[in-house]
Amino acid sequence: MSEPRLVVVSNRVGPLDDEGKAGGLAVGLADALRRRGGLWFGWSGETDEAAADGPVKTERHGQTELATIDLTPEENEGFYLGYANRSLWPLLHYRLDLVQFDRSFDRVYHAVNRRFAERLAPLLRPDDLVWVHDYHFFPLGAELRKAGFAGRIGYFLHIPFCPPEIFTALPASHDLVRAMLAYDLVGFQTETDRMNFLAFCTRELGGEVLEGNRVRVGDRTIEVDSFPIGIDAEGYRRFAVSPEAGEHEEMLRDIAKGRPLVVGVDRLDYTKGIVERLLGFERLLEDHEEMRGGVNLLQIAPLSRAELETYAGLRTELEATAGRVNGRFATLDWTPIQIMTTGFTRRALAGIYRAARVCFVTPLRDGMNLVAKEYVAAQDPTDPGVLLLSRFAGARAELEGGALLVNPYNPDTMADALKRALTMKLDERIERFEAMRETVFAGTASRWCDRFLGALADVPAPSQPASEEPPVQAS
Ligand code: ADQ
Repeated sequence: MSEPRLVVVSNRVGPLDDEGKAGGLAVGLADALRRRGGLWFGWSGETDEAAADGPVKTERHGQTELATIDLTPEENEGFYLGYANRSLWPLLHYRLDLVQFDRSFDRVYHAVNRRFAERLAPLLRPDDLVWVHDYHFFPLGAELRKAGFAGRIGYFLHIPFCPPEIFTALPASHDLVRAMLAYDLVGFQTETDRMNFLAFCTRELGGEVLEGNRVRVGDRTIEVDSFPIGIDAEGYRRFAVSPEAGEHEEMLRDIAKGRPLVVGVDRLDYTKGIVERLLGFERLLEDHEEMRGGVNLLQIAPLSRAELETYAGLRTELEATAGRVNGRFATLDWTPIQIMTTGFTRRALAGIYRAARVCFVTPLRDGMNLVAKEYVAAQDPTDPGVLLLSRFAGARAELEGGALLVNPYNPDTMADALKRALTMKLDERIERFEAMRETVFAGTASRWCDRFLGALADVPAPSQPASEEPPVQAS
């Protein structure tokens, strides 16, 4: 029997090649689609006044079809910039202080999910495996059911799922989670996220946790599991020894003049703890005089969601903090912090990682954080660098055996960890690197796809009606 067709739905679609600047999500999905073919459906990235009646634009690449639709400017405002990025993004990252609720966002978010489902449904075949991604599309599965699709639908959330105490602040929290029950399988990055979701289902919706990673709410029983996302580690290792990586590595070593380099790489986003990181670095220079003039911090932070005022404010704050720290400590021949907003190819980035003695990853909250895994994959096993990792990153669960854990809210622990990393002997660096290498090279992006799709293919479709099995206690 032939494999069912894979249909991926995500906000942005492509690219299918793994050469360019694409981030982790796109690379993982592109890999699955290149291997098994299928359909990738999402937003074109374009806005158009007439988008509501616009065509589905398709492009074929070998066995894979990319299909996209436009948004109207009003939909871009209410769905993408509004509900997704002003309400859900901060909320799910535990940032109630930054959340904006507006009932017009809510209305447009649901209307866009409905329109995506209505445009996708005619392209589906009954035995397709549909895999929906991320917080833009919580209700898409329910809308696909209304549009008549009865096959298997899985959902994966790339960002954290916050505890019910926070999620219930969302006016539509009950409706959103009830809509998620239309999926057959719901996947999270970590056990913490999975437990938060189950706690919402049980405490808020009166559901019961069953054996076998299942939860029953009313007459719906679905599977809920964690699937930590990975990277193409072997590909990254090869990128790190490419000529392009070598040029970048060499250039950075020349500029550093023998000083160790600490690198941070993140989209410019308040969840990434970039300003906090700079404060940790400042504390290092403040408390350890011998470090002054002897270490550089390079922060690469490509602009993201620049239309949103919070992000514009963050850029100003970051630049002001870097300027202040530089003004405080710089000498004629040394500037402690360099900030860049450039995007790099994956090869160039691999070279930058390899030149860095320390990778400084300090999110205040992060679904996974692929930069941490990329850094490990890019290291020279005979002279690896040290990963400093926030205890609030999803990647912590897998990498804490080798990384130095830091609390981004506490500049003192960051300064101490930096000092420790910068003076760490080779044998300890190798030991720590090896503890992480195993995880990063085993838990790859392809394994993540295969595990998720394997679990989805095993779910009896369409979803089961309520069973009589006894509940188990959610721990
Ligand atoms: P992001 O929040 O984007 O992803 P992350 O996982 O770190 O965070 O991925 C960022 C990607 O962008 C990495 O692949 C990185 O190499 C790339 N990148 C960053 N700066 C770059 C630059 N200057 N040039 C080129 N590439 C750059 C969301 C969630 C995460 C989750 C991922 C995947 O927020 O928690 O790990 O999805 O599920």
